[in-house]
Amino acid sequence: MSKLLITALLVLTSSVVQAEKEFLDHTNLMNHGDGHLMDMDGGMVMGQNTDVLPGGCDKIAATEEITVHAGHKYSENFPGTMYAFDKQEYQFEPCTKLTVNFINDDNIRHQWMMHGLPKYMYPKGMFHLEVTGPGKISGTLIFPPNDKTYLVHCDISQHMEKGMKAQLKIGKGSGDLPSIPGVSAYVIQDDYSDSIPEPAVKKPLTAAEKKAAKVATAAANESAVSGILIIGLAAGLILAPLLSSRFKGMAVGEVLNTVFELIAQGIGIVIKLIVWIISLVSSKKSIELSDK
Ligand SMILES: [Cu+2]
Repeated sequence: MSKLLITALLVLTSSVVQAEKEFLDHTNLMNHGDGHLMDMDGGMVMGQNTDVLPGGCDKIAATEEITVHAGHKYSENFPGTMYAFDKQEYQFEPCTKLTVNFINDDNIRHQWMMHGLPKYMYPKGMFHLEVTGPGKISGTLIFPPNDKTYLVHCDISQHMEKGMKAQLKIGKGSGDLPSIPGVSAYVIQDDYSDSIPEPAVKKPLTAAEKKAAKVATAAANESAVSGILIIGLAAGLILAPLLSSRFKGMAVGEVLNTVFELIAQGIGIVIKLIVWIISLVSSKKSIELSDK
């Protein structure tokens, strides 16, 4: 009996050891063209560019190489996060040729995805490295000449929201992006205080209260109708002599024509007013980027 137990235990232990994936160096990738490389083990490079100069670059200004780690353990520095890169900010000179060695330290899928690159040479404006499980993959790109801050993140569902987000500045950059762990303020700051906001509980209405509310609404509607009626009558009384003098001696067709013109003018004024209100509202700055 004890022999059986030991055997079972051994089988269980070996299967647990096997569940841990081995570190894989993704070097044997199939080239699909257009800078897209893949293998069968979850390794992927998209938007690789080793030799085409972006517009505005006379030459490759510098050749750089970095190693980036992605993993759960790097989130320990940022309370409330779950995943992170080992570095949250990068900076390079314009027209730099950069090789990124991307290492995934976790037993899940991670990416190092850059956005906002010129679409005429990077499909969808993206440069993308991806590794499933522990492993390493490398890719190369050439940066455009303008000062700009690029978003770098992991696009796996909720990984960015849970901390796997960084920024890459070319030249002086173009400001800081929000919610970069340790760099810029969170857009939605978590609240660590111990006060719990009172939930808004709505008491169900009693039958009598419902009836009273119904009567009140009906009365309000009725008074609104009579109010409009009074305003209409007053307007009619004032406008009738004015209009009658205007339409004096006109044929029926002319009267109708004038009435339609007046209506058209009125609609024109209302449309102009709406456009003016919209422009007033939309001219306000929408969202301010957070401070460093
Ligand atoms: Cu990820």
